[in-house]
Amino acid sequence: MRLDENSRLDHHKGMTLSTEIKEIAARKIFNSRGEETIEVDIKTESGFGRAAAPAGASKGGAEVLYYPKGGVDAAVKIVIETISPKLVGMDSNEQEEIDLLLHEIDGTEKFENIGGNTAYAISLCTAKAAADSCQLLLYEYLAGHAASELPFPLGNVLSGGRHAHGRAPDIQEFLVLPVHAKSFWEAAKANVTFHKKVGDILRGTRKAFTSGRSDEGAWIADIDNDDAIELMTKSCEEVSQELGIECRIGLDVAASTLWKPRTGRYVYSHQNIERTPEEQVEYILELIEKHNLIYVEDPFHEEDFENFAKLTKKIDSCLICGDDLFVTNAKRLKLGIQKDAANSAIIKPNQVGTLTDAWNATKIAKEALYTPVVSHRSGDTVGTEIAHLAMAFNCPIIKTGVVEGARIAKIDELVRIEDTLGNRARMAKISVKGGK
Ligand code: 2PG
Ligand code: MG
Repeated sequence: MRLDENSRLDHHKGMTLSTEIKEIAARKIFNSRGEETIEVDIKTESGFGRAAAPAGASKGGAEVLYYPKGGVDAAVKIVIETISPKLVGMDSNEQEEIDLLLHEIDGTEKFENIGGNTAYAISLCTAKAAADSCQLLLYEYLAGHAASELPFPLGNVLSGGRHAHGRAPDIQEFLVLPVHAKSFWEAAKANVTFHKKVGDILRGTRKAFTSGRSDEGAWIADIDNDDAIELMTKSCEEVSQELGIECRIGLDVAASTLWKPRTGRYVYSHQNIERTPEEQVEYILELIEKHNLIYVEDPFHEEDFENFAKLTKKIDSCLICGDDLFVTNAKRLKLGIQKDAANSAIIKPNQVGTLTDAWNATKIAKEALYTPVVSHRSGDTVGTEIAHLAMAFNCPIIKTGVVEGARIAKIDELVRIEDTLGNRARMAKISVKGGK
């Protein structure tokens, strides 16, 4: 897959490295939530790749189906019996062809027959095997020498909604973004400091707080949305001052999980409040203005392109991001762009199945000046692929938590990349397409 003119094989002109696929293995492993997931290994003549699929808890309705009937076991069997014989002998450097073949073998829009997570593991594994065969890191292989811009980490600090159980805020994620950090290390450090500060404040002010954390390593506390945002704002001011780095706040409302189609209301059960879609527009707008929010993901349910557009039209310094709305799907993204529904899009390769599909969605987003945000899943693995995709796709933001093993794996990989880039490393530029 050639992302730009400087692509990877050019680095090794003259070297005899072979990217031909020799052997494929598949197995079941566990993700960070203890759920079973698929892992694939690919051996080429000159290298080796391994990739395992993540999983969401608050999935978009239009995402691919993760596994075929029979679950992960059936998926492993399909890789070994059906897919492997077709892939062995192919060139792992032919990413588009391999991704197309996965679509052909499956034959459905949502990967119902082989499973979207099966496609993900093979697709990412192919790229990793090819990169290794060329003795390149994944991002270097995909984007070449030109890729030197590090993404800003958008970190989850407080969890609620479907990512928490028991009494917790109705909004799913309260996020921090250190917008003026000069390096990735500085940005990651700001997020860690922020996360710790919020934990300390909760411990000092709420007797019932047990220091419990969600799958994504964010705090879970018995606090309502409004108090949670106040707490985030206070921490933001303190950390920005202490470190001299401006931090701003974001939210993932994950509003599909609050939406009750029967009554046409968003139900905030923690506060016993119901909002009509019109009231939801006003509420979100108020939060953006009062707290100078930089980022709001899924403020409306996943089919409500119209209210997304109404909100986007009224703002000019906040990213309005579609996750469940777009599900990294080119068709849905194009529809959203036509309707001016947002100015940012989540890129989660396992929502759509293949690397090629994820890159296509990213290109469409960029052409429309929508800020692409590469993202983890709540059930993830220690794989670092999305760190490399953020670099290779030149996405200015990566959403991957602040602490917890599967999140830190990606953060630390970007720390390593920044270190090895030396003085070529730069932070990407976050720009917001205004709607006003
Ligand atoms: C989200 C994600 C990641 P999940 O909604 O953005 O934070 O959650 O992986 O559960 O869909
Ligand atoms: Mg989301």
